[in-house]
Amino acid sequence: MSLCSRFNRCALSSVLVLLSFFALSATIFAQTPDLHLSLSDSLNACPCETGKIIEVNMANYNDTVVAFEFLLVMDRPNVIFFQESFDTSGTLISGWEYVNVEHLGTEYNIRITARAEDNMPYTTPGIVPQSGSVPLIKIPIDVMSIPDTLTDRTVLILFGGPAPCFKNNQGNCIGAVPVEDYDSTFYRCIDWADPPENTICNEYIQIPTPPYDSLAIDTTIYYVVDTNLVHTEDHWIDIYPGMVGDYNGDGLYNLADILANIVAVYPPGGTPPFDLPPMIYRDFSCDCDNNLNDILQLINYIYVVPIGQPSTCSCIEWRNDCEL
Ligand SMILES: [Ca+2]
Ligand SMILES: [Ca+2]
Ligand SMILES: [Ca+2]
Repeated sequence: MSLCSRFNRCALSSVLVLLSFFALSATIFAQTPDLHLSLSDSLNACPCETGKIIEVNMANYNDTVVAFEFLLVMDRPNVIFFQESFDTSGTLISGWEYVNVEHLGTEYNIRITARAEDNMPYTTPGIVPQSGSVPLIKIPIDVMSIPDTLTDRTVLILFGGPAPCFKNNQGNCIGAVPVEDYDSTFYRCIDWADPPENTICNEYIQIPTPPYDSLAIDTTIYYVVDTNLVHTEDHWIDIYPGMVGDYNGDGLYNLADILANIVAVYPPGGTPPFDLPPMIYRDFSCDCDNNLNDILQLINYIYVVPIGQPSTCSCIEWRNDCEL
């Protein structure tokens, strides 16, 4: 075996050893959270839609949850707002004795508070460790009458404020870790003893800042939720256009929509050269499909008056017919 060949084999062995080490390190050091919070996947809504449900999901991997409090906030106003309401049917907290949802300052923020027990007898169970396949709670939102000319149609909903507190059977917030806080108090001597005892102070007064003759340090321990142990996952909500079949979302039906839809239905080479917009932007005929019919009806509507009649449905009708 040549030196080169032996060298390559040796180098390969070293790489494998290193890779094994990193894989082992990742196994050892990757921190598994105690709690994970998220919102419904791929949310979208229509202008003026009311009561759209956001599901909050929670996975508690180690502890039973008997109470919680957390905030949901939006990153922008005037598109969506939270109802001061909730639905616990079919959720992890169905049957809990206290649940409250309230606006916090504005209708774009809410505080959600719940506890399994609120009165005797104390028999309502908490949420035993589970991986989040059932929603924790359902929160309704309303969408304002936003115009199609609004180009940025997404709203971020996130877990806001301090880290959420989900209490276990011991009454502690899951994932809370102790933090020490030091508070210094300064004293100055106003009456030293006479020599030779003049290192002894007969009377001290407390002063706000140094210089000082004596110092006392108080240690206070408080608990904060460690975000390595409690993970939160934010989500976007997309607001559809009010005009179904408005391919480019500019609030108009015109030649641009027809041409784009032709490329979408009959892509050159068989594959669309770009990511297609959601079906609602392409489905002018409101039959939950995108095909020649949409192109012909759009042409009729724009150019063959009076044969062409608008066949579009409302955004909410389309969503109800085609998404549920
Ligand atoms: Ca009870
Ligand atoms: Ca258009
Ligand atoms: Ca269609």
